[in-house]
Amino acid sequence: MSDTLNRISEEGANGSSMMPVIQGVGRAAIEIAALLRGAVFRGALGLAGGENVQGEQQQKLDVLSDEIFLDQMRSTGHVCAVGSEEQEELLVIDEYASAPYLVLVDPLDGSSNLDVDGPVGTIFSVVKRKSASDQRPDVNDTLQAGRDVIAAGYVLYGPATMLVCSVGSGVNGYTYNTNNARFEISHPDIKIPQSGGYYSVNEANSAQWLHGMADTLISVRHTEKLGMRYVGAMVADIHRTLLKGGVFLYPADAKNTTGKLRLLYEAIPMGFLMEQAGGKAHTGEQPVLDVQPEALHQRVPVYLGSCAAVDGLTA
Ligand code: AHM
Ligand code: MG
Repeated sequence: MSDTLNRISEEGANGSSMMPVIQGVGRAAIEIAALLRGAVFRGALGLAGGENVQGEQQQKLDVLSDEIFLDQMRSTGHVCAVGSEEQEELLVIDEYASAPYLVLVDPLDGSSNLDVDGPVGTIFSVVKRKSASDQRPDVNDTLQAGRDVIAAGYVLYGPATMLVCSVGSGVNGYTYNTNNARFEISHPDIKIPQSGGYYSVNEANSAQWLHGMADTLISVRHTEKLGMRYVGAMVADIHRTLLKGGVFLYPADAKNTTGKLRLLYEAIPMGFLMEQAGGKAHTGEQPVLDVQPEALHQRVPVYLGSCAAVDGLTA
């Protein structure tokens, strides 16, 4: 396993240009993993006292992870702005306001798992700015459909720290080796299994799901012979779905009529990875990557996984 994150530079058209950004994500991941490991000793668990734009209570680790990620994106010199789930407005990096890329991030996804030492993750995607380099980037630069994303991925903080990403030519998984402080390739060319695996959903909401989804799921889980797993942290649930097959879903329900998960920070990056791994990503109405974003913090229903399972739930 000697191949490291540097191999991104050899992958397809976007490989070399994405190198600095993906390496920046890798540095952020190492810092966030260390922060998580030591959080209980530094009093960094628990609520920060504020709310994010979605009206959700922020945990201290949400805020700290957001700062780490932003600092690392700034240090690449290639990122002009960052849109974060934890920030109401787009954050423009003034020193590099003419740089070519914008990054969208959920710095610490699945934060309800923090108090129970469960897995959490970071989710990101990269787009090219639409505005001219002599203009100040703004939110319109981020409102790009998933088809225009040039790189996306996630970091899973589990027993090992893994970075799984795509620059548009397949999906590779790298595991952080603490002995040499490098991300080494451990899961080359990930392809989602097209049969078997698990369905993954918060089934406690099934009575509230719209459009008869509860009955549809019962039928699909029988036809596709799916087991059931749910961590409640999207990164962990998607990681298992990519490796073992099946489907992760967060449907619209009576409370969240447009779904719970965020289009730009969660649905599009994971949808990009799913398609790159030979799977599908759908909202129930259209492929996730075809949705034209209208707002930074927009939500959509998601069905992500093996083709037959996603088709069965969304046809
Ligand atoms: P977060 O970004 O505030 O952590 O919320 C997103 C998380 C996902 O990781 C996970 O799939 C989902 O919310 C779980 O929601 P629920 O607790 O409703 O099952
Ligand atoms: Mg999230």
